[in-house]
Amino acid sequence: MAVQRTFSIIKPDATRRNLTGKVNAMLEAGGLRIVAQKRIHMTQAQAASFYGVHKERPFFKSLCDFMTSGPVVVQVLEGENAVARNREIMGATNPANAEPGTIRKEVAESIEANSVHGSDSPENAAIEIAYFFAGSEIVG
Ligand code: IDP
Ligand code: MG
Repeated sequence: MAVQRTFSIIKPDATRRNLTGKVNAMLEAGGLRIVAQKRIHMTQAQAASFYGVHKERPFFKSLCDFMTSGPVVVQVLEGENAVARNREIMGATNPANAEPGTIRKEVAESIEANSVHGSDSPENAAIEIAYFFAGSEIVG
């Protein structure tokens, strides 16, 4: 399996509780390299666009409000099979269903405030990375 890149967000529930270092340590221990990272405060427009695929879902407005409720850390992660590997390290969307040792099991507060985002395909990873990072900001 080739080296791949994926897009990650440390969500506001984790930045609020000062857990960015803990999350990063879990990503790195899982074999992923953080090749770009910045702390931003998303606008409503950015959150709505980023989560546009979910705009018909009942939780969409609440999700956008949550994602803009505090700072986030947007990241590019690199490693073997990085998209799928990151999803394994993150755990299931609902922390109640996440495997022990995953970020969401160990850290997440709820199905909404679930501490991390990770791209779900290489195609979406490329789109999401380009949404937040210039090529010159990614240093592998
Ligand atoms: P994922 O983050 O595991 O890929 P998605 O289904 O893509 O999960 O949902 C995007 C985000 O929307 C989730 O990470 C979570 O923050 C939120 N979300 C998903 N399902 C629910 C729900 O049933 N209630 C509230 N928020 C949800
Ligand atoms: Mg998703």
